[in-house]
Amino acid sequence: MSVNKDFFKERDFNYDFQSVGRPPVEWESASRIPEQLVPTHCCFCGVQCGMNIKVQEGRVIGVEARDFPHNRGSLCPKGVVAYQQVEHPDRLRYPMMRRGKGQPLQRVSWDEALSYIVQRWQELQDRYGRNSIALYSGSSMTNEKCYAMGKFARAVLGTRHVDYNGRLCMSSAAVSYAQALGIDRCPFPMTDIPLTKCLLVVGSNMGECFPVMMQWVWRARDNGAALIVLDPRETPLARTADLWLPVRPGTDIAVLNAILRQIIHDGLVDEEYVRNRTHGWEEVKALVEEYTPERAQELSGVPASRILAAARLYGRADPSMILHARGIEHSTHGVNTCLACINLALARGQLGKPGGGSGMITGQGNGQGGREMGQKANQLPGYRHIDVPEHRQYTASVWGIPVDELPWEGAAAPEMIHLMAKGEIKSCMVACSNLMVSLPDNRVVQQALNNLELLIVVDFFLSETAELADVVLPCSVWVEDEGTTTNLEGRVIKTNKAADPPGEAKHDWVILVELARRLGKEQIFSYASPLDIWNELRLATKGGIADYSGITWEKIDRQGGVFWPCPTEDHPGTPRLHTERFGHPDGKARMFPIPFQPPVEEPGENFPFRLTTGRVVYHYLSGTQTRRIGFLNSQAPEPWVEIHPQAASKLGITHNEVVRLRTPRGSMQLKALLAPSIRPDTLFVPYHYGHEQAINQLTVQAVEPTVKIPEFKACVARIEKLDTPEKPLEGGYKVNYTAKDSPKMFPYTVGETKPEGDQHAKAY
Ligand SMILES: Nc1nc2c(c(=O)[nH]1)N[C@H]1C(S)=C(S)[C@@H](COP(=O)(O)OP(=O)(O)OC[C@H]3O[C@@H](n4cnc5c(=O)[nH]c(N)nc54)[C@H](O)[C@@H]3O)O[C@H]1N2
Ligand SMILES: Nc1nc2c(c(=O)[nH]1)N[C@H]1C(S)=C(S)[C@@H](COP(=O)(O)OP(=O)(O)OC[C@H]3O[C@@H](n4cnc5c(=O)[nH]c(N)nc54)[C@H](O)[C@@H]3O)O[C@H]1N2
Ligand code: SF4
Ligand SMILES: [Mo]
Repeated sequence: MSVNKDFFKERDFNYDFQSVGRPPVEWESASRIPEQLVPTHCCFCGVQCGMNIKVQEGRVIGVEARDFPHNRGSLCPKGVVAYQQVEHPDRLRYPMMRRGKGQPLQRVSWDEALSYIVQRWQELQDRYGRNSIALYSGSSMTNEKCYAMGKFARAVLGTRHVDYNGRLCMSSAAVSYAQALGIDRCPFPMTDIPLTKCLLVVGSNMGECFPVMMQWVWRARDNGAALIVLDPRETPLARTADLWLPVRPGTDIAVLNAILRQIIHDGLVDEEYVRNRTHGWEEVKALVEEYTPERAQELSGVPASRILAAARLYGRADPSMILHARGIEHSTHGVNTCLACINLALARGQLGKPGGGSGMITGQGNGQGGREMGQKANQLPGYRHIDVPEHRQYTASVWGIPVDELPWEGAAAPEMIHLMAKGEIKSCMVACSNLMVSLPDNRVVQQALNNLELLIVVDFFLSETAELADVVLPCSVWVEDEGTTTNLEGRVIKTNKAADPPGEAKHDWVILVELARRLGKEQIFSYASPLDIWNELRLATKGGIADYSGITWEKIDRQGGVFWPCPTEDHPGTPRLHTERFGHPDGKARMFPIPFQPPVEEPGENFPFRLTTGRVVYHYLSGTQTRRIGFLNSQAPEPWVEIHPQAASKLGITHNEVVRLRTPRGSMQLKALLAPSIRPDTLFVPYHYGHEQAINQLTVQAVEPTVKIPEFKACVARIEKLDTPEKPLEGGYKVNYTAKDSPKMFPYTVGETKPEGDQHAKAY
């Protein structure tokens, strides 16, 4: 690797903390020529771009893009400044504890912090049972850490309650692929995109959320591919599309069914494929007949003419590809909407074909690996199921515990909130999530967290959740770690260590190892390095759907990543799935008839808008990382509400005016951004901000009844000028489901804890 040293000499490596009100950092005047380039991957989104970290005298001083097969030397605005977290003055450097509720957090030694945790955990478990402790984990961690989290909860603590933030992200997509195709993974690599003749993007702001993936879309366009975008907002991607379908939030099923109906009427179904490779077609065919373009227009707000045009563009192209993301997955019928996408791709005979198919765009850096490593409430490593006897037996044998000590399925992340509020969960350890910002209806979340006897947060910054903790444990950032992640393609890649954690901060896995030792479980939980954990997780996933057993770190380096499943060391990995057979035992895909379902809340007189929430290019998730980086924060220092100029003018609202946004949960103030690119009946707010700027103060807590993913993309709202008096509003909108009809959909307030060992419907 060659470095232009003169270039680096002249560069001013100003970390720009001043612009976010941080104390200035003094830099020595010495030249900042990197001594070493450490190859790794970006810590943010699921693309996981390859990058080289520049290191000088053990300190991280910069970054450059790396030419890796899927990013080909590109990075987005977040990737190029991600390294500025490393020496950030806000980094947590030592453990902190409160000497009683209401007391401030104070520095303590590791010994004091860990002894206290262990003593309290033992007391709580003695008094209230082993399930009184929960572990809430995340997918920004390496596979090794995610694996350690799941095993620590179940084998060391013996609690059934372990779940992770992927529950809020795309658990609906995961389950739909498992149900329909037998494998929860995007079925093709990004490099397949340029092979397609038509790309249908459903509910993804790809240009802002996966910027580096766009190069593959541009290549497809250069090759003549059509582009159709289904989104309530004319996103940067939609602006370049042949066809934008401006859907009313939460109503995509109507459009997808109508497209399929038209494909049938135009004789474009791949009958042979459907006959040989799928089950369930006749039911699907009969159901979609009701969805004429006119009816779909009524339900979704998309003009019938555009639905027809989409059906013809998509239906005549071969190969054709669907990519979908949170726009349809963050929904009380998210599983079904994904299944409706898969139906389309199956009817056109596309899955398994180069340039064809349907796939989810996984969001978090290790969103794919994080859901395979056994930190999900119902899963064991390698996608084994916690309620299948042989799966339990295998995992217990790898972990060295008797199978009857392996807990059964626990609560999903939003359900944990209910159990905390109810007092069933007494202590929660949060590692790698900022749930005070990311869970819906977060005032209830705060009450639940305050109800805990012991809240522990492991983070490298004092997140909004860490601010509430009784104990805060400092951990490493990604360039201080070694391990693997699995990107949105299912490609397992390697991250490498460029620096040591600052102060007394420790790696997450080291913290778990030390806790396990104090809990007397070193026999089953002692590792000397991430490689130790990796070798165990390879064995733990062996024979599972997500089989990593044939992947070695050396092979990852040699091949530019390895796609799972990879069952043996001489196996090259599997970039494209379903070429001959699907993942079900009979090799066939399942199609499911998907009737239209509306979102839980339906606008009415008091709340005439639909509010949808999501992202902007400059911030990442709950924003604790990106709000601390000067350049990113200066681009988007506060949230805003996007409103169509027509709707704004009816309300007398002008651009940049501070307005009051209200939903049935409460209200907040923020600036109005007049945007002709959004549907006039829809509002959009980015969710990357905390405290009184958090939109999750106002979102609805309803979840998909089986997988518990929240309805982040649709609730009712009202927007007011500040000079109108704020009066409490009762009703004035419709509720399509009631808590009584569907207790499984309102996790914070209703719902019984499932008895342990109670088996659930297999698919989730
Ligand atoms: N810059 C940035 N990039 C990120 C992230 C980030 O925080 N910031 N996070 C990463 C993660 S974890 C994730 S999950 C992904 C998310 O990636 P995306 O899913 O692409 O992002 P979102 O902004 O959540 O929502 C996508 C789009 O859905 C649209 N939408 C809203 N409601 C509906 C609907 O009912 N139907 C349809 N069809 N569309 C709808 C919104 O207008 C928005 O354009 O991004 C990843 N990349
Ligand atoms: N309204 C609304 N809400 C949403 C969404 C939406 O679109 N709208 N999107 C949802 C989605 S898709 C997602 S993925 C969630 C994500 O929401 P969260 O789970 O809150 O995700 P992050 O903000 O990434 O929180 C991760 C925290 O862990 C820390 N961290 C990062 N790496 C590590 C590590 O290796 N170890 C440890 N211990 N800590 C680490 C970070 O500093 C940060 O504080 O938000 C969801 N919430
Ligand atoms: S596209 Fe994603 S992985 Fe690549 S640099 Fe940007 S945030 Fe990082
Ligand atoms: Mo996500």
